[in-house]
Amino acid sequence: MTELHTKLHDIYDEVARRNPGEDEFHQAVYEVLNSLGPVVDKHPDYVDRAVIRRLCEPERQIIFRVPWLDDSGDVQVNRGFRVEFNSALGPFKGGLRFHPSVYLGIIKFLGFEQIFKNSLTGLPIGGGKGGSDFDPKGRSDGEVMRFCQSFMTELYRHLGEYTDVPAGDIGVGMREIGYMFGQYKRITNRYESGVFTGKGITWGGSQVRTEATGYGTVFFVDEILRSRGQSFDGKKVVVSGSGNVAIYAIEKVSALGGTVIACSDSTGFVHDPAGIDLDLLKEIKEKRRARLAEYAEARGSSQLVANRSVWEVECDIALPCATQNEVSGTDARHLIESGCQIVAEGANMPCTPEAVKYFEDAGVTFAPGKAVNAGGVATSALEMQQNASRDSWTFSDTEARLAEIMRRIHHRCLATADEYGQPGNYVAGANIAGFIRVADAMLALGLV
Ligand code: NDP
Ligand code: 2IT
Repeated sequence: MTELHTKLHDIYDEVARRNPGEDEFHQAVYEVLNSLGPVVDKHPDYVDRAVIRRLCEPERQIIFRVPWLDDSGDVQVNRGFRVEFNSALGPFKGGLRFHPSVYLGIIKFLGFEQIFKNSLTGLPIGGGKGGSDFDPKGRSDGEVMRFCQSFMTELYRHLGEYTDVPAGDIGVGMREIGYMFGQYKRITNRYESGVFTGKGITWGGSQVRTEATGYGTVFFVDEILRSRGQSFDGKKVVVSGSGNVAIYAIEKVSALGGTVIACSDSTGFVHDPAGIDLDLLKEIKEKRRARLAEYAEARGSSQLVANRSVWEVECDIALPCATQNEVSGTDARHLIESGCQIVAEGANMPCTPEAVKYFEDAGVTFAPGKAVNAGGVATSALEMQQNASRDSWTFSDTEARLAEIMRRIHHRCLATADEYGQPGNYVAGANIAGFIRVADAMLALGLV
């Protein structure tokens, strides 16, 4: 780890001390503070008026019991979270994650990242995140519904289209949003479309929201390539994960002329040199909610590789789209040795600090999640805009807006990196540009 600016050192130590055991949160804070040295030199106000200290402390944190009945009639108890991190730019906005690994430190890291990501979109959305340690795997539809209803029976009182607007994340897709929105509507007696994003098209959802994070990720990489006079044509791409973000990243890479030769889930990866069969992957993952082994079986030509890393597969471009800290230092070395030129994070914080350092030292272009995967939440903001005006836009119009937003984010990252003397550094550009917009709003709003 590099040494922090002297004015930021104490702030980080305070975060680590006051949030014991929350390693992912510490990691996310350190990563942002590490970019802010030149900013506090230029604008001492951000430290003097405690903007950074305030940013590191969530406005509100909600933790609650979620009791529900499983199919055998047994009582199950999970823990629910919503960390409302910052509302200087708009209502708290960010997804809900259902995964057994969820604890406060994961939700805080995600909520913290979300502040800067949402700021970077240029749209009026604050930052927050929530979720539960509930594991949807192997659960029936009825069990998932009862869990979602119990979760919302507590969370509904904290939400509202002007207050806090959740969406999906790992383990939460349109099915879960439907059950939660249904329960919210029932309890409040309000058809308040703008309280959730990621809704179905027939009940207030936006075109392109399902595809937005994956498509946006690929649009961002396309901008990197264009800035060098290149394109996806003929590029070999490896994508990790095979969930929402991964599937639509694979779809858009293929549409732009690249070939995705491998993808993964938590059981292993498949290597398909001719290109992943997307229809088959969607059938298995979206419809049947099954494991990747079934893809390999159906495909015949490829095998599921377990207990090895997908990053051993040689590629030009790597898109980690599964989960935090999935790319280790060893993985980074494999990617560098195999000639990978661009690593862009479709997931939130998938690269360990060690991996990022290797990429930087080796001259591999590294683009961080808060810029690369911002297309998901940006399209959520477009969904809120349509809900507020009781309107709905076409797929092509919405996709064109998403592409334009990603172009602007890419430009803002590079322009800011230039301005702060670090040309081509997407990490510095994203952190500084995201920070300044929210920090200035906080200063304008007084001591809140
Ligand atoms: P999904 O639940 O749809 O898919 C997650 C995928 O990642 C699955 O293939 C899953 O495999 C794999 N995965 C999850 N946890 C692990 C783990 N511990 N080890 C190995 N593989 C794992 O989630 P999303 O696609 O929505 O989210 C993926 C990432 O993108 C997350 O980091 C999320 O925060 C981020 N993101 C999502 C956005 C969205 O709009 N959905 C927006 C911006 C970022 P398995 O099924 O075997 O668990
Ligand atoms: O990490 C993310 O940006 C998301 N999970 C999407 C958040 C949103 O509100 O659309």
